[in-house]
Amino acid sequence: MLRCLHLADLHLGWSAAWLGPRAADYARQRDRILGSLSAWVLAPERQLDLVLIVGDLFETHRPPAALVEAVMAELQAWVDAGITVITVPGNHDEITYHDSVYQRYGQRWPGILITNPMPAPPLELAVGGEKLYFYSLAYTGGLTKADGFLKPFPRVPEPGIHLAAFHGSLDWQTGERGLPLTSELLAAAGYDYVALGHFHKPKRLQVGATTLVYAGAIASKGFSDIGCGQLTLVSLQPGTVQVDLIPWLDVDHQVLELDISRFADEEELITHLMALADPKLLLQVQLQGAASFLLDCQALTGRLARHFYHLEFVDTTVHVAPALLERWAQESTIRGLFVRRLQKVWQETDDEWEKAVAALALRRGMAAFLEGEGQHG
Ligand SMILES: [Mn+2]
Repeated sequence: MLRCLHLADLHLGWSAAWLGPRAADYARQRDRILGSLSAWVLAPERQLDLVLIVGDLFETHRPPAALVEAVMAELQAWVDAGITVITVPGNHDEITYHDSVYQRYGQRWPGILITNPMPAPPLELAVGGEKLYFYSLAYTGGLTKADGFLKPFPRVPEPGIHLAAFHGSLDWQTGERGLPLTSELLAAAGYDYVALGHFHKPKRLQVGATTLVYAGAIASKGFSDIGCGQLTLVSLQPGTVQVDLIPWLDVDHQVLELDISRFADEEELITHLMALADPKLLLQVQLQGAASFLLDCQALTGRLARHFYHLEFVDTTVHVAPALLERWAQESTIRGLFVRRLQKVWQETDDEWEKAVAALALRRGMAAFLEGEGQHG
């Protein structure tokens, strides 16, 4: 049995410029991910044979020298412990350029560095007591010809484990620079497991006897690219693939959609957000709906920010001013009728819950009318 840690899209060296003075501190922490993985990788009970890095190890093709040295030292420690380490360049850390990290450090790169730009006969390796055939390529601008979709090198007839690794877009032709792949052709090539990188959301697909997996990005790259925080551990025997997903890292970015209609005033909203306070959390609150109070996001940020690593608001709320309500109530229009009806419900009921529902319906309805006006005006 061969036990493989499938990594991809770590994007080391990525920096969140919007964090301002704390960006450097955040990047330093984020770049420690390989170091923090070491104890897990090297634990004897893990019996790990292979670490596969399927592209975008670095955010750019020219990461800072200190970062490269730290990463190489970490990988070297794994190699020294008897683990086979294979690195496939990606599109962020593209090998193409003469000053690419893989061109400059290639001679010293720990373990195996994939450099062939086109599909080639597999590497033959003995790993974990198994015969391993490894198929891959390094996307190289100008040299890699996918011609629509990549035609992968077919599995050789020898018995053993047939493992492939590609950094590219599966079943999606972008038209951009990069490596377009299809699950159909990869399965037809006859591989047991295809380790994929490029898409940051984890994904698993079974096509015939072939298992195709995007490990996903462990760490976040902002609010629109939130990390999965999990490790992909693959156990392989000829003809058998087992994939285990292991929770590894607390996901530090979070997007919260919050309908503001449910809060009577700012204090209620603050109480709600304080319940999420966490000095390690980067939180984006997307406020929606209709506010019955005047919302001041800057003041809110000022009061709450110190309870989070980072806090920001995206405000798409509509403010319903009491004067507007009174004006609409006088109109002989659909919205006037709507306002009068709900006001009547609110006035005539003694039930607190019914009152609250009527008030909420009124605010949401007015927000919908106001948004409708916004779209047409
Ligand atoms: Mn990536």
